[in-house]
Amino acid sequence: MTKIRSYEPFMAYNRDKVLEKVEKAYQEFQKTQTFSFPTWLYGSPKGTLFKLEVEDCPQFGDTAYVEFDSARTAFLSIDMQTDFCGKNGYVDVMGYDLSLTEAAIAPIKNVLDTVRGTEIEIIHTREGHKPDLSDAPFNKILRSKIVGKGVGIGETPQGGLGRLLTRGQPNWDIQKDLYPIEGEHVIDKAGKGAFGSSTLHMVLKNLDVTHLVLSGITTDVCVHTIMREANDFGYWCVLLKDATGATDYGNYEAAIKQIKMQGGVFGWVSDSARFIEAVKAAKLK
Ligand code: C5J
Repeated sequence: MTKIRSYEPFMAYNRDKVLEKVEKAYQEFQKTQTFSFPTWLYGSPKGTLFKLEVEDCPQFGDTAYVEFDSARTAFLSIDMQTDFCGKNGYVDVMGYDLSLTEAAIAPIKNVLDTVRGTEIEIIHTREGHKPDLSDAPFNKILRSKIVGKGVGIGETPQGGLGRLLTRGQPNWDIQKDLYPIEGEHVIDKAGKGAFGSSTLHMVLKNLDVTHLVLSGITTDVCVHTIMREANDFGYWCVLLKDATGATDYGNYEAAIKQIKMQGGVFGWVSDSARFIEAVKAAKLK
């Protein structure tokens, strides 16, 4: 007679172990308001532990702290391309106010200056399609052509630098002030997210990254999509609110608020000044 194997004891053991750790971390949070780096889950710190203040957690008006292991942290600069914050790029052709997305450039530059030379990994992403558009959905191209009044993805606007959102074109590349330097990772993605349409997840796994600090544009589209995906995979995500921008200020504010709901439904929110202060205080270089 075939013996049916039961997985329940195995599941119960792991569930009980996790719930025990949750209870311990919960008690600790009551005393310290800190989400400590979980060594039971990831192992001993490989770098230096440092704490970042996050706002409106667990409730609006409250302050909490997230603890990072510097050697398991990545700073993400998402889609800081001319197409999203420069003249005659994709966002400009759609008629949006460029000052809203440009606003993220200076805070990101400040963070890069602070993080470069530490063990915190730096990852840049770029949204864009192959020149033959074989990786672009028909509906995405069509909608972009309609909103761009005849100039969509793969086409060059009058006075533009090149074909919109097309890999290899000058407008598709990262703004010169934030351009990656040697040792930094550049991830090309065809979608708004990065976990389904790029190598980001594999790169993070290979780098042993557990905690992400997010910046870039646009807050409500690619930044939010990547933050949601990463959060679902168990990464600990913090968005630096001044180091991001949307094409609409109301959407920016709503996107920030959405993260803070439910005690941090997609992670946490802080800002570049607090992150820079935390990194400097930890003396990582
Ligand atoms: C958009 C992005 N907004 N990088 N892309 O289409 O957020």
